[in-house]
Amino acid sequence: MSGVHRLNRAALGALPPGSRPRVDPAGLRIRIVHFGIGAFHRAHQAVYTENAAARSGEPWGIAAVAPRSAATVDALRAQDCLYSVTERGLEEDVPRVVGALTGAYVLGRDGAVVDGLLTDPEVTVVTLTVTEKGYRAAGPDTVIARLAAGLAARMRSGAAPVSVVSCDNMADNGAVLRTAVQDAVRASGERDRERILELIDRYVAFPATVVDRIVPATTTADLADTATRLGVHDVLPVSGEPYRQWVLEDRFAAPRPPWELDGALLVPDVAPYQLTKLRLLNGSHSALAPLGIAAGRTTVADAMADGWGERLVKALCAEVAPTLPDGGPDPGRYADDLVVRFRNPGMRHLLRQIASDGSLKITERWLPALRVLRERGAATPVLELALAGWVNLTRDHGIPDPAQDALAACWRTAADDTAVVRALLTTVGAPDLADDSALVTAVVRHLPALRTGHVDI
Ligand code: CS2
Repeated sequence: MSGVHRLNRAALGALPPGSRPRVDPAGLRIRIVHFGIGAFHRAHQAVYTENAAARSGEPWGIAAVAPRSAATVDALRAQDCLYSVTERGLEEDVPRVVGALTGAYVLGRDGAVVDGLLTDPEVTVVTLTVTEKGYRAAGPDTVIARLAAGLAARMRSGAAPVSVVSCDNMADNGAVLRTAVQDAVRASGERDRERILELIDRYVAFPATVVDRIVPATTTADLADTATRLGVHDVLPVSGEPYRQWVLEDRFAAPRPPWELDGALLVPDVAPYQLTKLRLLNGSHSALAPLGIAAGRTTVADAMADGWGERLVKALCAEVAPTLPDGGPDPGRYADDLVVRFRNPGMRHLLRQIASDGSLKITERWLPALRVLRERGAATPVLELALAGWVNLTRDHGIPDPAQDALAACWRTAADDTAVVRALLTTVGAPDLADDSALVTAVVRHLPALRTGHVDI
């Protein structure tokens, strides 16, 4: 990229007019702390927040905290926390620089700054995108431990109420986060922990949310394309589908950005939206990933180009729809929209990216629906095929998973496929399903075909 300047505040005036931030980043104040600095946050909550700030004139800026990645933080700082988002779909792709981030920090290295922000009365919202495993990790340097310590300090100092918002793909994510924080306060061993827990109960809200936007990992082609279109070099560009959605439980303890000005839905109960999104969209993704990999495909769009991909999505949605509560989107229409979104030719959404952390994802995305259907005596052929795909993938594919060692041990120690399937289900916390012989037999029956790369439905 020699000869091309780096994106930063000084370069904003030279950007194509449609690519400039909607806010003046210098006019924002840090009023939100966000944990998890990845592409998803940058293409989702940061965009909503920038639009809400632009439309309301309120100076909502975000201090983004990376749990580990100093490289991302340093790269962001070198760009004055600016980066671009490109919507990729059928239309012309125009990168837009987002100005919502007003600071970037690393959890360990910049711990004192983060602690200060968490007790700052001007900060009234904390958001998180730390993935499913981020809520389970224990230990002093984890996001949850730091957040719990920060909230405790805030309560002790009598600072203002605050809302802490999980933006991860889990059912009841608000309650999951609240429990994780409470457990961390208890584990802290502080003498005043009972009083702190009471104060958190009174002054901290943990609204549940549903976040949705398909945001694949950035590729080298994205880097080059963005530089060409912007005329400056952005080392942290993000590509996302045009579609985005955010549904939030309307239960905040303190001021928040008026995200509804940018289309977010504030509702009394997010559960119907959450379960629909988790079981239909994420559930289909988690089925397409291992089956597509078995079939030698690379991206979601590749898998959809095979006839079985579209059939799988529609059949999975139809199978799971009877488990969804009333009050959410119509499952049939939702499935049709998914097919269009997954086919998006502008997205290079890697199946291997989606397949990662499968042991945690399937417990959110498939197993609760599978249990409901088995209890009702309903047939579950699509979830059985999906499970077989996951089982097949746990053997020798090198997909990152926090339970990787335990999953590998199932293959080493179990005598045959039936024993492996039972052991794997037990490992992911589903001994009840491991005892369901009809289910296990059905899963085992798919394995030989998958091993030869044959997927069909
Ligand atoms: C995907 C999600 O990687 C995955 O597991 O299923 O990240 C998905 O793209 C988003 O939840 C869409 O909103």
